[in-house]
Amino acid sequence: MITLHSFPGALGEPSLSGFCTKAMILLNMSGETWAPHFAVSVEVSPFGKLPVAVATDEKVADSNLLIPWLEARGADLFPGLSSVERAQAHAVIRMAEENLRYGMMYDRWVDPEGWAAFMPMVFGDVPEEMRETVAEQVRGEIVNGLTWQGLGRFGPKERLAYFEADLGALTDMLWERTWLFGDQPTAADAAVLPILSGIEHALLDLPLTMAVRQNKTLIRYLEQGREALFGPLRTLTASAA
Ligand SMILES: N[C@@H](CCC(=O)N[C@@H](CS)C(=O)NCC(=O)O)C(=O)O
Repeated sequence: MITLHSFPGALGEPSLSGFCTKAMILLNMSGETWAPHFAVSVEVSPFGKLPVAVATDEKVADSNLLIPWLEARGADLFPGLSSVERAQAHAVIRMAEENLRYGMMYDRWVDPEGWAAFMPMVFGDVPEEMRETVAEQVRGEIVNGLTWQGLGRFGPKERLAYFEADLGALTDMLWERTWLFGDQPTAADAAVLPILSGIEHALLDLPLTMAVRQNKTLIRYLEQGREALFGPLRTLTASAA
């Protein structure tokens, strides 16, 4: 039995963290017996981040490290892919997680209107007298991170151009396919779907969210992906809540 430590869900997402949702999907794909443990504390993690999968005497503290760990236990997370397609799947995961994801983070944590809407959802349980201080401290770290990374230095036009290039690549891949690599979901869908879904399930109509909402191919992918990959998580997440 594996316990997956994960941030809780909101906005229709199994977890507000796309990495936690991805780990849940990977565990379902693997056929392992597992259960979620929802918490806002990252104490269990050696790196101070979630998700963390805890098995009998092992801890896997990163959704990408979970892939080879599950594969070593017999899972096929890239069913039917050639070695070239597998390399492409790896590149797509990195694109979504190391670029497109920052668009969602920017809109949630940096954009002033986005932050005003998002903050109460994440910090609503913190006592009111310290909520602002705690929230601004975490926000400050994220703002500094995005500034260091570079995307935080752009204006809206340059930022959108960066993320639209990712959306364009995903759209082309999905043009005549059900899933990113054919007719079966793979670990690439486990990674990409929660990021696209988080962007689309936003509280405000910011430009990146609108770019997804106006893209028929991505909306079709989201509808089918939420049903096929988020759907089976509902019972598990509801019983853990
Ligand atoms: N590379 C990690 C990324 C995990 C990650 O960034 N988790 C975020 C939530 S989306 C987190 O735990 N943040 C808490 C913090 O940084 O304090 C993975 O793939 O699991």
